[in-house]
Amino acid sequence: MILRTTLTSPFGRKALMAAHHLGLIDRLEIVHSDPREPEDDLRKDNPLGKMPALVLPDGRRIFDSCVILEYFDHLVGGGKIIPADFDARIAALTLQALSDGIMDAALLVVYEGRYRPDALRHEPWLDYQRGKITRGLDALEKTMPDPAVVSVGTIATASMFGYLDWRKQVDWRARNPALEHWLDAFSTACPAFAATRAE
Ligand SMILES: N[C@@H](CCC(=O)N[C@@H](CS)C(=O)NCC(=O)O)C(=O)O
Repeated sequence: MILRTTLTSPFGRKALMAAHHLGLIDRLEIVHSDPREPEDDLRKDNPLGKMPALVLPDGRRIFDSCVILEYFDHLVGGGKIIPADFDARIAALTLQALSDGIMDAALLVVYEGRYRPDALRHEPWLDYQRGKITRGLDALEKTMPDPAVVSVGTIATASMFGYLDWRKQVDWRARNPALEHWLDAFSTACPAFAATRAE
């Protein structure tokens, strides 16, 4: 299987972390992508031009990260990172949605600096995105998942923290210290987190 991503993409890290955790990493050829490059094969494999995208040996293309994680879970028999129990599954998927949403907002903050000329930068819009991040972090703090359970939800949450550490959209460690303890505990439970650190 070919996984198109970069090692710094937080959504790509979800796929890499899941592959490490599930023992699938040796079945992946990681091909670095550049979403800004029109000739990059990424746009052929995902018309949205977003990574990660997974190319299967039979030619199927799979995206986005949520679907790739579901596919990996299926490859190892199911029920490993997407709980079989319905309530646990809904909780894990909702946690994934929250963490992915924080990452979407965090990416938009970075893209504002990357794509928009300084003179056109719109601070209220950046605050609007940062509000999603801080509200999301506060919600996470109130309903912290078990850090010993590796699921699509906790994988996404750990990727999200890794991205905030790298790009520093908000100082989450100062703001939500309980979440810092959560990440330490998850890191112990899931060596795939450290194994996929890009920096
Ligand atoms: N919902 C998608 C989000 C993927 C995404 O936003 N990826 C970023 C990199 S981390 C990207 O490719 N951005 C390029 C673009 O938006 O054009 C997923 O879960 O895979």
